[in-house]
Amino acid sequence: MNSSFQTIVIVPTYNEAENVSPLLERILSLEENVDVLIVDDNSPDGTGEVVDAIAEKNSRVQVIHRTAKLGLGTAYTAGFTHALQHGYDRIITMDADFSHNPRYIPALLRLTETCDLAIGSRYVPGGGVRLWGLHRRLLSHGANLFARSVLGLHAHDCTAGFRCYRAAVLEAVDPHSIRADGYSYLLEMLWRVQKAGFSVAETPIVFTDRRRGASKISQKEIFHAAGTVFRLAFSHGAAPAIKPPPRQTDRLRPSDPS
Ligand SMILES: Nc1nc2c(ncn2[C@@H]2O[C@H](COP(=O)(O)OP(=O)(O)O)[C@@H](O)[C@H]2O)c(=O)[nH]1
Ligand SMILES: [Mg+2]
Repeated sequence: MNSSFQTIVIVPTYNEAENVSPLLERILSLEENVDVLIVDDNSPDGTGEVVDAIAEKNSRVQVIHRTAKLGLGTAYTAGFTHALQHGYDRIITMDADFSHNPRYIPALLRLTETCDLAIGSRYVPGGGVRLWGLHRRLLSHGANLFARSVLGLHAHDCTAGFRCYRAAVLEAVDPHSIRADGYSYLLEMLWRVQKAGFSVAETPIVFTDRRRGASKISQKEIFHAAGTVFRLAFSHGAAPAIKPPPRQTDRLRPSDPS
């Protein structure tokens, strides 16, 4: 499939020098003509310089350099702001460490032809997790069960970072208003998207733990997510009640004759 969407893939990075170059190669070799935006937090291992060298030769690669490790949540927000300013129709987020395999990008894009937010999900039939220990599996399952039951989220993988948003979703749900960071950011965004009445669907992915580099997300973040769930649960619909724009306003749908 080679869709007519203008698509950008946002990849936040911190110390991913070993991963970023092969990842960009894989994404850019997809049949889908997607651009890539790396949001790097001044990684001490030189990730930013590696990306600069690639971006110099390839206009499909863009980079935002931030001055310090400012967190995953604000990295997404910076990426979303850039994507909207540059008129992209589809905005994909993924990790740099190959836990999110670029081969799922076409399925995510396809799914947004019929929904507003597509999630690459570990917890629907056909999905799964490889190379994670029991502890991390249990924490992730527990966090999802908890978020689903307390917040009434319909998705099975609420903390998944592999997503594809229609631009209209991010125009309506202002990413700057999201208070949480890390996994909690993803939870809060999903909650706001669902509350605003947008449709969410999942496509299975097999998530593999990173083979190179180290995880930056501490397990304490998973517990921090529990605090976010309570904050949202007791906010009694504090998320702005935004009416999603009608589907036909979506730009460049593949069926559009224009
Ligand atoms: N820009 C930026 N990226 C980050 C930060 N923390 C993590 N990341 C990136 O976010 C993605 C997920 O982080 P990772 O450490 O793999 O988390 P894990 O898979 O949950 O262990 C990776 O691409 C990281 O490089 C941060 O503070 N700033
Ligand atoms: Mg990872």
